[in-house]
Amino acid sequence: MRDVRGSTQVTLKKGSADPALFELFANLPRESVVEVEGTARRSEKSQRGVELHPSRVSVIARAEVPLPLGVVDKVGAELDTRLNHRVLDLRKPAVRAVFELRTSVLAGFRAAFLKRGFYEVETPKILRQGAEGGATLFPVEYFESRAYLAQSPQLYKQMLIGAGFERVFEIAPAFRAEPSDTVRHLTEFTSLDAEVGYIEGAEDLRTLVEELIIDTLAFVRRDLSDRGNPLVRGIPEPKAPFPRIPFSVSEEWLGRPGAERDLGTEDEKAIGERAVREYGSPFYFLTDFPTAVKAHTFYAQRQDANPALTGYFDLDYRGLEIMSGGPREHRLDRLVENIRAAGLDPAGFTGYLEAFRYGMPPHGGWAIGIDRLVQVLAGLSNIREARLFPRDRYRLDP
Ligand code: AMO
Repeated sequence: MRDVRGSTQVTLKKGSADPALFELFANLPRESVVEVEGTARRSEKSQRGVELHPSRVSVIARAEVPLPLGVVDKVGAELDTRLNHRVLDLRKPAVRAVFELRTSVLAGFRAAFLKRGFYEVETPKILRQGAEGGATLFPVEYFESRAYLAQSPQLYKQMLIGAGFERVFEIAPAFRAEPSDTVRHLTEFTSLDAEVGYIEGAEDLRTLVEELIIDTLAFVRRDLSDRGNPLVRGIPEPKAPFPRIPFSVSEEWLGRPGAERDLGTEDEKAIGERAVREYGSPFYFLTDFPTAVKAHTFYAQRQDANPALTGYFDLDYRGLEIMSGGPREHRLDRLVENIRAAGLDPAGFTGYLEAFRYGMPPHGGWAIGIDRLVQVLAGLSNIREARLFPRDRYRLDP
């Protein structure tokens, strides 16, 4: 018999047990919901040291036979089969442990942000325009007009800095019409966004990211250890400062110095191997992304001293990008120029741009992909396993 806290053996012996009760158990389909009353007895053989000898049993909900997915089977099923029957899959203690970890990660971040005076905010998910490039927008029929699902809260978190909030964070779904079928992309993911006013530069942001991650992982380690969750063993204990690797150096490592090309999955993996080998830290920043690579990221500030570079940076974990962010362009004229340079019409961004017209302090921020972080912390080979009911190009059910 299993519940959310674990399982207990229920023992009936043929001959000595009530024949009706024995019959009921013998014909009870696996995974049915039952209530059992009886006497707990010490038992060396049972996993928990006790077993239950039943005196009364009621079947609350009988499970259909056969099960489309075994819950206690030793042999693992294909991920697709597991996701098709996700409710049964989630009954497996090892699968549920991932979501206990996820709960803990979110609670840890929330506590770390609140401790530092951040407001928790919720911004619209139905938008008139995107912020992260047109290719991954999901259109929505919105009465007489067309709207899009939010790819990120980017424009709104910046507007809240214009509203004087100074420090905001949001944990919310983000939607991307991501056509590629990979183990690191979803079409719906949870983005942990933050925005901070009055920064002096990218380093202020990196220091905060480090502190928040270190605090959160310490929280997760304590919490999972208290809950007896075996995934605690995989939670790293990183030390600040995380290595900072300029983008230009990573391109030298890749054997294409000065190429200024965006990083693909294989590039990220190769950089990860080298970074972990050289610095011994699973987390590392890739810094100073070239403007050419961030051309569509119109809100990313170009460095005044060298406009060919932005202050943008990624945080990677062993070859997987976990986070992206940097200082924003807060000067209206340059922001409008960047929007035009990205091939967009500033007229589509009136509400956003208004926030820059009446006093916008220097600011910056970042977004952490929660599903990717849970994926690496739980040691999952596919990001889909880090979400309860994942969405990808081919999956809208269940
Ligand atoms: P970016 O587009 O890099 O930045 O996204 C931030 C982080 O979100 C995660 N992520 C994804 N996770 C799963 N599936 C996807 N399709 C997916 N796309 C992104 C990654 C990534 O590092 N507005 C900026 C952030 C900012 O500058 O504040 C942004 O959205 O972990």
